[in-house]
Amino acid sequence: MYAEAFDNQNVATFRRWSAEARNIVLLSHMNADGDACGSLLGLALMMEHASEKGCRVTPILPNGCPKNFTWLPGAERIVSGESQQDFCHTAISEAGLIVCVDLSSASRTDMLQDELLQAKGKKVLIDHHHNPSADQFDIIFSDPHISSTCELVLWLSQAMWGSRHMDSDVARCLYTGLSTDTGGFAFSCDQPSCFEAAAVLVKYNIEPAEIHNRIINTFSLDRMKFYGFALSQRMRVYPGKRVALMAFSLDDQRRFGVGGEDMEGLVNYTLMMKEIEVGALLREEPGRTKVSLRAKYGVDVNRLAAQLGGGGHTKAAGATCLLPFDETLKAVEKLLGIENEEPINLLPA
Ligand SMILES: [Mn+2]
Repeated sequence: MYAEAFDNQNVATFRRWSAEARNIVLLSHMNADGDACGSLLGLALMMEHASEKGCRVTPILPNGCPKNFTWLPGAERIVSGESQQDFCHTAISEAGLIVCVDLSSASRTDMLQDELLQAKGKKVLIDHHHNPSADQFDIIFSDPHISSTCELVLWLSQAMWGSRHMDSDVARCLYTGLSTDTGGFAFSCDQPSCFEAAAVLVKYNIEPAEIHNRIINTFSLDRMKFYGFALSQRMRVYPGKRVALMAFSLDDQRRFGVGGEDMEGLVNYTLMMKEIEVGALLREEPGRTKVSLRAKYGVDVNRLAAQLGGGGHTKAAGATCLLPFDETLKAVEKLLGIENEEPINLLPA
C-alpha cells in the first residue's frame, strides 16, 4: 500500500505535532478547486478527531469556498482570507501547526503569503505539484506522480492513524478531489494507488454518482449560454499544429456575467477533437491574464507553463501573466508555435 512510501520519521513527527497542537490552521490555494477543498476539509475533520486536547482547527482559503463546493461536509467552516483578513492573519500567526494542502509554494496563498512565511508555528506541506518550495516548510509530503492531494491525505492519514478517524464525511471530501483532479478517473490516474484509494473511500457509503452530479451537472442557464458562445465564437483550432485555443477578454466575461469559476473545466473542451494534442485557455482579469494548458500524450505542459512563470502537472498546468491580455495571447501563441498560423473557427461569422 502507498502509505509505506512515506518517511517514517516524518509521519511520526507530524502525528505528534497534530496530537499536541491546540491551534491548527489548514490552508490551500487561491481559487480553490475540488482537490484543494476536499483535502482541506477531509484533513480538518480527521485532525479534529485525532486531537487529544480538543484543539481548534481552522480551515482557510484565500478567497473562500467556491460556490460549487459549498455542499462538502464542513464547507460552512471555511474562513475566507479575502473577507476576514484580520481574523486569518491572527489565526495563522497564533497557530502551533499550519498544514498547507494542494499547493507547492506559499505564494499560492496570495494575500496570506507574508503571514504564512513569518508564522512561528510548525509548517507541513501535503501536495502533488512539481518542485515544492522545500525551504518554506518543516516537513513535506509530496509526490507529483500521485493523482491528487486528496489521495495523499488518505494514505498519510492511514500511515498516521490507520482508519481511526475515517468516516463517510471524510470519504466524501477526499473522493471529490480524487474525482476532480483526474477528470473523473480519465487522466493523472496511471498509478494503481489512485484506484486503491477510490476503493477504500467507496467502503464508507459514499455515492460516486451523486458526487459526480454535484461536481459536473451544475450549470446555470447563463453559464450554458456562455459555453455556447465560447465554443462557437472563441474556439480557434489549428489542426496542422494539433493545438486548440480559447481566449476570453474581460468584455466577453462581462457580456455573459461569468468569471473564473464558470470556466472551470472549459479548457478540457480543447482536447475533445481527436486531432488536438495541446489545448490552452486564456482569461483576462483586471491587470493580469490567467493561462491554463492541457495535453493528451507526449507534450509536457508543466514545462510550457514554466516558460510563462507558472507550473503544475505534466498534463495540466497554468500560469498568471502580468502582461496585457493581447500580449499574453501573443506569448502563448508563440509558445505553442501557432503565431503565424490561420485558425479554423468552429462557426465563422
Ligand atoms: Mn490537486
